[in-house]
Amino acid sequence: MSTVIVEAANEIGTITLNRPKVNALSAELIEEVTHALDGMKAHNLRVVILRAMPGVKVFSAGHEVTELPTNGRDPLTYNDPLRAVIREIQHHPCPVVAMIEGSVWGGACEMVMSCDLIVCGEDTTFAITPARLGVPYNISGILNMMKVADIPFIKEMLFTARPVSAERLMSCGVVNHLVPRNELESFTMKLARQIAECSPLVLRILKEELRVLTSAHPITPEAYERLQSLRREVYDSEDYHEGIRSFFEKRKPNFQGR
Ligand code: YXS
Repeated sequence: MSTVIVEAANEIGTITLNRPKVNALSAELIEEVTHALDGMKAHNLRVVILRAMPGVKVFSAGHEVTELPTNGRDPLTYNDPLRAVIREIQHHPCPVVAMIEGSVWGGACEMVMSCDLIVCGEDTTFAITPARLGVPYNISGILNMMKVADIPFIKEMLFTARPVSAERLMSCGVVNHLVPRNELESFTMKLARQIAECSPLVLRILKEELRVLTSAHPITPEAYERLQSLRREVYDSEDYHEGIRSFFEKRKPNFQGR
């Protein structure tokens, strides 16, 4: 069964996540999202909407935890499917609008935050959870979050690993619009049509200009390598294994700081 539903009408494409039970971002699901985005490029669509099935309680539970390596490999390398789909969204030649309802977890928050606009229902929450799973979030992922939210807010989300309400997300500028859930689809489609009426050539270069300019962060190779070595300490730690084990055993993690 396909894990995404792909539709297109009036120059607007829609990709609906449809992987039971909680749209965990498995390699298979991400491959299908990437394939759908490639197909939309070929048909010169002007806007893409990324959504889940109407009425979901969970938009996405984040990275498929069973696919997080436990053999001493970096869990979020450049070629990890989650990293790859985030780059696909950022490089897609037309605006990608995230239409969100329900709760968003872990790396799915970054995936949504990497979309160009976010419209969410009033029940939406974001919870960025690496600290509860013992996962050393990667450098480009942190930079992506820094593009859309102020540092104090990002620190609160990362350090507490707790759900943050749609109102907070709106007041902190993370989401563009917060609407009643029963108006979410009509509001998002109206916004998409407004974008689709604009010049696709201009939209394409504006998006790429913004991507390049917001990605311009000076970091020396030595600084990069030092951060990578800090991350290795974490994914080589007992806490990383405890975080993942506690998830499967459905219990609170008992981190020892080693
Ligand atoms: O026991 P069954 O077989 O029914 O499976 C359960 C869960 O194990 C499963 N599930 C997941 N499987 C793989 N990867 C996941 N991320 C994941 N999340 C859940 O889905 C079935 C239903 O879950 P259950 O019983 O907990 O449902 P619920 O409605 O009570 O709660 C839904 C959630 C999403 C609130 C809850 O499942 C939850 O808190 N999931 C973990 C969310 C999370 O921490 N995600 C981060 C994944 S790691 C990631 O994204 C990055 C690497 S990082 O950590 O760096 O951000």
